[in-house]
Amino acid sequence: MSDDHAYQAVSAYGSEISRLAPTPNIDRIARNGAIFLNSYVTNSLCGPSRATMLTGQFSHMHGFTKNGQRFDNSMWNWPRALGQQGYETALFGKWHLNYSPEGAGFGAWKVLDDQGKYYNPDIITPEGRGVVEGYATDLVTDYSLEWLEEERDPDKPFAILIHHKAPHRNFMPAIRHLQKYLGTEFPVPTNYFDHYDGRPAAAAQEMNIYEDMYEGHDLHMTEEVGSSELRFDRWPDDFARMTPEQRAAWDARLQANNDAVNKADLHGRDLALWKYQRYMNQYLATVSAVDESVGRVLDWLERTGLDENTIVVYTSDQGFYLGEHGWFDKRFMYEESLRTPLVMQYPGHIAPGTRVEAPVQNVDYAPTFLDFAGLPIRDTIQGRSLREVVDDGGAPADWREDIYYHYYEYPGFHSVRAHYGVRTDRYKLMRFYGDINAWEFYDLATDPTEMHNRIDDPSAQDVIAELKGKLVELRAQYKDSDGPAVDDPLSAVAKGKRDAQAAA
Ligand code: SGN
Ligand code: CA
Repeated sequence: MSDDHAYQAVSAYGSEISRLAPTPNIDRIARNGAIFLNSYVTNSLCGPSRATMLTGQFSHMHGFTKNGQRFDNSMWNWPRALGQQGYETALFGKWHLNYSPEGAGFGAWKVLDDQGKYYNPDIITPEGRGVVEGYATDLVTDYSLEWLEEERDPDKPFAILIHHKAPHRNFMPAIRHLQKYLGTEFPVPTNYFDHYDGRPAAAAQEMNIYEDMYEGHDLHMTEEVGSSELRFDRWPDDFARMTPEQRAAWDARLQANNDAVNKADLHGRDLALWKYQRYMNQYLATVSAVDESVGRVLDWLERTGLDENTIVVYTSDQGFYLGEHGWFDKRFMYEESLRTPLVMQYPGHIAPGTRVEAPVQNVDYAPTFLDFAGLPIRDTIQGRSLREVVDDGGAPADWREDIYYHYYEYPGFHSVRAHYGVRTDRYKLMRFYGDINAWEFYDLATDPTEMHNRIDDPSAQDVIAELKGKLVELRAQYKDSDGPAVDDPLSAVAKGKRDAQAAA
């Protein structure tokens, strides 16, 4: 699993961007097995998503609704369940569910502290913590291969979670990839200069590439021609922890490109377009190291013959905006961050080249692993085994048709209002609540980039009423009573006032 890897940046999904920056090793998994064409998260944020992946539950059930909360490590999770059945289990890389995975049941673990740093990260192990020199993606891969090769008991089955920090903000590539895409012109999304008409929550966000990214920290821009001093960097530690040698190598590779943009002295639209290109060429270069990591692990499995009898899954904790609506980050239920890449191979069980159309969600991972391991699927799990949809390529008749989503973290970073919603194969209905109270409705067949909120369109009211009915059902099915009820016309603020009045 990686962090914030947009499906648009996985070439197996076929986007134009990914054709310019392919991911051959992740694609190998899709070729060997299945690609899930409609893979979604339940809450597009790191911590909640990871807790969902481990427990098979929606955020309101496992209780980890927002980043910064503490995951209860004693809670049931599928790696521990496998461990109790004789599997060796290990976790390397990003955890981000609280200080350490102590008590979560892993047989071995080495994790990045909190969000993790790209260069010379703090690593927490059962023995303590310390700074380790190296590039995070490579370190996590090295730890994983060391464990696979030397540390685990070769006579036992195993489950290993390899969780990269990349391509999460602040998008720092490995030195060897830093220049890889500097000369590539990536296609600019048609809605890069979105004005958010008719979408008050989208208008209120703070995740715009040309308005909210920090020029030093995120875009790695320098002060002036000839200088390697970074522009505004709200969190200087990411660069400060590089060794002088690493920093010199970094500067040597970006200096000419930075000097050129400083010399050009761009403004307005031109600068915004340049920033899109810089964001893309850095983000996609961090993906290169992730793809190499996947390749190293696949090579190892093939060399040892274990690929024959191992389920390999690649996914991300959520999707990400690559300039759509002018954005980076995630959180919204709009397509690019609602979706998350998902590919899975298991020779003999998943036919090569399987393309799964059925809608799947990250609540489905835990039951999938239990199912393939021949263990019962406990009834706290809210998802379903993906074995059912990869079998012979078709989904059973009673497979879900619609997916449910709920995002909570507001107030919070990037100012995305809390919202819940439903997505069918064609439509999307969302409700933003809290200090705003706004419904949005999209017909994805005619408006795939979600630019026209048709909530007030008279011709859409029948469909909207049907979708509200589905939302009521989904909230009941998944036992979610957080946020205002579907038929409650009041925003939470209005509700607060009403309750205060009633109390008075
Ligand atoms: C950090 C990022 C934010 C990001 C959150 C959550 N800033 O705070 O941009 O939205 O993480 O990301 S950073 O520059 O400090 O990285 S998540 O993947 O953990 O949910
Ligand atoms: Ca993330």
